[in-house]
Amino acid sequence: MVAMTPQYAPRYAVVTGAGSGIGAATARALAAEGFHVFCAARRLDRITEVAEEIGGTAVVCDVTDADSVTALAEAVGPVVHVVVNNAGGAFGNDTVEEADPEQWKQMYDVNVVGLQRVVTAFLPALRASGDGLVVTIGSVAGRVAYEKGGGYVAAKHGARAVMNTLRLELCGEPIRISEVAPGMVHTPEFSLVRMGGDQGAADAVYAGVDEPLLAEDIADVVAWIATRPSHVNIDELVVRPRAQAAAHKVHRTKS
Ligand code: 8X3
Repeated sequence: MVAMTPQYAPRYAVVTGAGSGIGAATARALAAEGFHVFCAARRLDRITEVAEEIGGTAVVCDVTDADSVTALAEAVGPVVHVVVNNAGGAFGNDTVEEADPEQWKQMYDVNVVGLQRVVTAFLPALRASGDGLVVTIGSVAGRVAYEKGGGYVAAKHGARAVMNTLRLELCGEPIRISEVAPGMVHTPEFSLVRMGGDQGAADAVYAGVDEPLLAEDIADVVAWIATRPSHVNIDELVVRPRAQAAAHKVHRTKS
């Protein structure tokens, strides 16, 4: 069922990176709350599957391409209530000394500049809703540095800074700005991409951790934020598995 305001108008949500992981789970969670969800990502087959499952709409979009983001906003239409900036990722697992600057540029583009493209494209529709919400999936890497994460740590600190700036700039407008910062979430792709396709290295990230977070845990948090009363802005929310007290403090039962 499409979520209704007291005037029984449908409520629309957009999720970037909706083809898998946290994005796909968030699309499902928002649909379960009654939103019509536009599932945006680069891979048409993935978003088509998710959109068909939840009765949403699939729109191919690459947040590193301004024209692609503009086309997404046009496809969504003049009103949107919730925009979830989930597209992002970590590329590489190297010290600052050994890192590839091209990977750092890619991370900055997708994790930081992508936010600006999406926000710029959707602000008119968010304003038109009269009750807009932007949720960005940040990271604990946006709070604390760790070795071999320099480019990603910098990008996620940047994403947090952009959201904090936007909240200041939009104060007085009917738009809320939230950041959800997950710790260790076990999704099929995040660590695999970071490790350049090395499945063994990706699996080692979660080795011995009984219960890392699942994509659904983060989706649940986003849906909770999106269903708070309009005057309640959840500025930022750090979510970790119980086994991870800090980036460097992970309880492993086996190695
Ligand atoms: C992902 C969490 O710990 O790999 O954003 O930085 S972490």
